[in-house]
Amino acid sequence: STAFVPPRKPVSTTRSKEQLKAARDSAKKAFLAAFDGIRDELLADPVIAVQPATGQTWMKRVLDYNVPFGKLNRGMAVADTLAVLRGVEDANALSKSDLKDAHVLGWCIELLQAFFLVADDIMDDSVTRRGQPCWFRVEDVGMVAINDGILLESAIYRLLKNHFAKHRRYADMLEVFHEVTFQTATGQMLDLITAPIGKVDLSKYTMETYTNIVVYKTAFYTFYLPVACGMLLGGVRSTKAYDTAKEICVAMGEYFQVQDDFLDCYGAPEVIGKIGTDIGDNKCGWLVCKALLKANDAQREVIAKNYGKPHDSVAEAAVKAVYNEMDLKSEFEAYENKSYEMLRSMIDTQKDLPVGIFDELLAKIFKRSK
Ligand code: DMA
Ligand code: MG
Ligand code: MG
Ligand code: MG
Repeated sequence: STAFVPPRKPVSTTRSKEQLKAARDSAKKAFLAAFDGIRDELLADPVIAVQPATGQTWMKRVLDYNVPFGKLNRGMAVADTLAVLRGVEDANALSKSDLKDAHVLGWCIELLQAFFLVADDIMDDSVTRRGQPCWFRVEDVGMVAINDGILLESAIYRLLKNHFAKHRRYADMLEVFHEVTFQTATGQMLDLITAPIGKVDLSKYTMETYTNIVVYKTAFYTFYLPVACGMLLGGVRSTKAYDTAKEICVAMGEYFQVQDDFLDCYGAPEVIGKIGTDIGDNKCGWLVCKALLKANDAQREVIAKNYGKPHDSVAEAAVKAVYNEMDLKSEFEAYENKSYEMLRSMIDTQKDLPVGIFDELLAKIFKRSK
């Protein structure tokens, strides 16, 4: 394995906030515009194209409802990573063929995310996602959603085959998608078995258990997968570079899921696009772990009595009142600043990859409100 060779042309850091935002918006627009082609390609798949119109229409609905409405941070990170590796200013400046490849892999990641979210919302008994009803809650969908999730996941491998069967890193692409899927499903298993409905056991809610769950269920697919895809397209071969990327991405993913848990309780549903369910779902979330570290006997009692009661807004409010009493908002703010500092130093001290890869990821999530 060879060491990473930094791009010859350093990436400009002289752009204003407005210029950066305009560049980001235009990259997002281009990524979103590529979705139509991706969807049409999947509908033209030999397996789908021979099905009766009802089947083709259903597949189109599954894709259109579940894939293109997120923040698209994961999908766009592939092109962002590749741009840094190519030494160009941003994703907009990539060559046509690089951009096409990055968009395909980006949509593969968004398909993976769609698959996990369709399943996650069934398992978490959620109500809304991305500002619309969860797919399984749509009138004529119900448990057909389970199979739709499987279709979404399978679609990844149709795209990879169509576009990269002859690419020298095809096997590595397949492997990283398979490995990350396995890791994420393992994290979801831990998340679910730690939160049995109707069996509240507060002794299980430790930060160690929590960290392990979130690294597996979130960090690998949210951060490592897009960066690794960009690196595969960019021709990075050094195993050390992938290990370094993994280390930073895992830390970033942990921070990202703590934010998700905070927003589950304190985020505005119209901003985050979903209604929080963690307290009712008995989840081993960051807030309850933190609360149990600080709770006095009375507070612990309130949590024990009211945690893990699904669809019980009175019980949920009682737990939230304890969180407020303990000022967990301030605890979270402190955690957020500390995480930022730690990630900054991890990014700046490694020598295996250009810092620009991680700068953009961190900038997008620091103090996020959705
Ligand atoms: C997110 O866990 C993990 C995956 C793999 C979807 P979560 O249930 O906290 O996500 P959300 O808050 O989006 O339902
Ligand atoms: Mg969920
Ligand atoms: Mg979940
Ligand atoms: Mg959540």
